[in-house]
Amino acid sequence: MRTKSSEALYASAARLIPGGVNSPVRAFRAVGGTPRFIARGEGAHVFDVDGNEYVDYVLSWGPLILGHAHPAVVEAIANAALSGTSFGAPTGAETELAAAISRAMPSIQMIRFVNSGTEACMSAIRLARAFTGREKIIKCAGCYHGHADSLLVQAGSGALTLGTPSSPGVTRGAAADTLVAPYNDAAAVESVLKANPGQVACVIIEPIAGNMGFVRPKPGYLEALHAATWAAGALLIADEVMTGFRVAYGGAQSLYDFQPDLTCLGKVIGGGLPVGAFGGRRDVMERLAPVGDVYQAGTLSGNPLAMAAGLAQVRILSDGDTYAAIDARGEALVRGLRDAIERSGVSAHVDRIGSMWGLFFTREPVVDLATAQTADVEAFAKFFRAMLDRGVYLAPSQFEAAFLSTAHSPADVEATIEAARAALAVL
Ligand code: KE4
Repeated sequence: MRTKSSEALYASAARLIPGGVNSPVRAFRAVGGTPRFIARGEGAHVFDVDGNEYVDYVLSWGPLILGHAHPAVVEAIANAALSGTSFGAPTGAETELAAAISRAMPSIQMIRFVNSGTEACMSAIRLARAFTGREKIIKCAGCYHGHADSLLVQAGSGALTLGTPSSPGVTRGAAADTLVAPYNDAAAVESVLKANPGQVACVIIEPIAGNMGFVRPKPGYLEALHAATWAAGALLIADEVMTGFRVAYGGAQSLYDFQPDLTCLGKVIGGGLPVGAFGGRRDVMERLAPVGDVYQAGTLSGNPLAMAAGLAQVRILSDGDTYAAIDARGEALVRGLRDAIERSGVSAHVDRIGSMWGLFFTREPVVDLATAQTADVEAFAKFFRAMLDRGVYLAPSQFEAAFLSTAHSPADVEATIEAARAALAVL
């Protein structure tokens, strides 16, 4: 596969941008080889600068549930841009998207838009601390809630991939109030809550984990977590930046019996443009300035282009058949991959909820960070490179989730399964 142009662009990028990338996991450090510089995307496919075509399962790390350059999304952005790109003043589109999100997730009675998932989670935690008057927070090992200092403690995603789950530069003071429990273990969270009576402001959780690889919640986990958090007088923050409008129109909270006090969103609600949001109980959200005294702000928050792109995407998703169609595609993909793995004799596990899925090179199914870290990352790297050479673009890390879009065709799925059969054979 030709990669000369990507190599040249990578070399020049690396002189000006650390690692040649604007987000570490893009650098292929965990899988080796040259990161592909992308020229364009179209539906379920991306094309790199050397003209290579790939079936894309990264989809910009989740936002592009309708695929690349969906006509309705592109038109919405173009039309909005013709009226201006930003005003630093309220626009009706922000209220429209807020209303659509609140209808989809009734726990979100009020919402504040920001510009990334990091900002959403960071702000939600500040709000929870102010509302409860408490300082400690609980997160789960391997979950990733963006790169705010207090959350880069045993974090997942790129921090885990690069072996810096608790990053240098995060001071002891910043991390001192962050307590960590294993994912999928409500009793562990209960113990931490009991060991810190009246001190924990919130528990923040990825209801379906996607940043240590794809890890589903055990039956009853989320319900038990909600009960323990509520009993301790803490707030439950559902970080649905990845799962919101992804695993279902109403997010993970519509699939499990738990009602978060606050929810963080991003990715899908921006249609590929920079966006984040946090929202939930009215009594909590009204502590936010300018109504309340908790400060949070942003120059481009509620940006008209991001609102237009998000509205276009969310409107199409509100057609119930959309999720059924992606679900069928996902079922075919997972069935085919499981069959290929079984025939190959390789120890690997594939799992999926809706259009979010993952593949681990482990002997046992993964339930938390400890079991995720038993993965054979070398095998994953070889598999990743073999799939890339065969025109399939997976996330360049064992500790990431994969996604599907409405644009993935049966032919894309079949080609992916064929590529997997060949890739598994060379491990
Ligand atoms: P951003 O600041 O990257 O928009 O969102 C942070 C975030 C928060 N919460 C969850 C559950 C997330 O998955 C993310 C970001 N996800 C990663 C992918 N694992 C972004 C990819 C990257 O960092 O380049």
